[in-house]
Amino acid sequence: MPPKDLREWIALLEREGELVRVTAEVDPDLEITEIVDRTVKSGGPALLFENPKGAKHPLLINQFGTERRMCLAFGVASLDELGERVGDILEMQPPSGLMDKVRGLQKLKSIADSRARTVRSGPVQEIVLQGDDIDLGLLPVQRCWPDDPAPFITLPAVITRDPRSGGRNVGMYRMQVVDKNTTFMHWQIHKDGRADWLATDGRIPVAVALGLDPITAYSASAPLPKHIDEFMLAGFFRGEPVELVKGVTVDLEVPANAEIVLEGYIEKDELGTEGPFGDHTGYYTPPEPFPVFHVTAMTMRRDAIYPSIVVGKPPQEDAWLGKATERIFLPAVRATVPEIVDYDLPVAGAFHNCCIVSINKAFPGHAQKVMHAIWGLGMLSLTKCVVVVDAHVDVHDYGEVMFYAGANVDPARDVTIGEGPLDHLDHAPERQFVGGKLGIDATAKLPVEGARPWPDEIEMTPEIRDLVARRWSEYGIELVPPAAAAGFDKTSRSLLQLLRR
Ligand SMILES: Cc1cc2nc3c(=O)[nH]c(=O)nc-3n(C[C@H](O)[C@H](O)[C@H](O)COP(=O)(O)O)c2cc1C
Ligand SMILES: [Mn+2]
Repeated sequence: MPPKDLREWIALLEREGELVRVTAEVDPDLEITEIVDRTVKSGGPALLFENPKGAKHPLLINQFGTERRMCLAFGVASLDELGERVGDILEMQPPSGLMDKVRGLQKLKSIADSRARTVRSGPVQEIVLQGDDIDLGLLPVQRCWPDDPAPFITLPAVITRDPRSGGRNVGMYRMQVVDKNTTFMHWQIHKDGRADWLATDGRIPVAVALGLDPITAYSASAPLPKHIDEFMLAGFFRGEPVELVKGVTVDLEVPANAEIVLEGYIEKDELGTEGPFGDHTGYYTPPEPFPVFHVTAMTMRRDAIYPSIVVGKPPQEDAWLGKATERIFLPAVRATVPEIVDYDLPVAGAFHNCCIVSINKAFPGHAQKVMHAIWGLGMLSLTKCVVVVDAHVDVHDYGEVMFYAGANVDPARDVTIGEGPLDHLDHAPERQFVGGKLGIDATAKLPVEGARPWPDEIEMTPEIRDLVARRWSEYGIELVPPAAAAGFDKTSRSLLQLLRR
């Protein structure tokens, strides 16, 4: 069973040798960032800072910083297992025979049981601060980078309801601390939380959960379609529902097992100047107007633990949240574009800058069809550059992708330039939010696509390969396979290539 709250998760990390407790007094103002940056980049452990300077609560960071910890969080051996579980549901067929029916019912039950459940009380309300007692200064909120004007809450699960449908949304949006009971809410233009706010007359109630079990925390970052409750995805992967309690001052339910909850509201027409912020693009995003969040209650467990994350020039800890999303959403991508075999969003491309996709090419123009599909698919629509390769190419091996992008491409014929929406944070386009798209067709070309006969790729005969394998010891040559030696899978290998640059 995956950990049921943050404390079980910390205990698991500790048992697995994946956590270091830092007892020295450390400053959440910049110092923690530098420590974490070094730790993340060397594949180091999760860190529990027990004495953050000036705060009453400990700070947990780098809980998601390696593939192993991400797998531990979900209780799986590889992140691909997550995609397989989603694929199982998406690809359900009418059952034939009794066993098939029973298996089908089990799957349906796993969906039915994933809906969040309301309970009467939870440890998150052991302490309730209201009015003058509310003080965000109790928390070790980090100022992450030198030009950040204030501390930012970086790992929240922000809960709202769509005023039209009543449907819940949970999203991870950074919150700049303004004073002891006010923050900004960084709802970007393409996000569901912002849509709920825009659809509201007057004020929208908002609750912010901090310090969750790792799956529920992850779910806040998952790019689900607007009408799907992220807590349901969390329940599905946890194998049991997320338990919620009623807020003390807001008409919203909040996770019963959270460490901390901030309840409050946001007015429709109250904006403040948020930023700059050292962002996951690797640059500071400039100041921009964003809504203002007023805290009406701060509820906590006794000795609550505050969770944080640092984003910045990749790779950072969020790389693995992104990789989990990539694997979890592959079956959904394939459900609409079945010719897609696999895809990879390079960490160095900050996820929205580049998508490498492999396809079973079946007709002329197929690569272009898939580029346009990606540019029309959920948050993938913000992708700036799409590289399409044939099915046999390993999209996670950037050397291999580069080989085909070089060898198979005639730029005069195989490059597609388009236009469309770009990420809110992208500083490159002339106008914010819209700009160019680049598609590179690195598949083998058909004659009707304007190609001369395509040459064969070089390969040794199986006979000689077998012969050499048999005789290897006779030659007296000792070779260490570069990455296999360390037991890394492909995703980590790509990351490793990045780290070695
Ligand atoms: C560490 C981290 C920080 C993030 N910060 C923001 C942010 O400040 N604003 C934002 O709009 N999205 C941010 N995101 C991305 C959103 O969480 C993500 O797009 C999510 O799908 C939003 O939920 P929604 O689709 O329900 O709006 C962040 C993601 C991570 C992993
Ligand atoms: Mn959503």
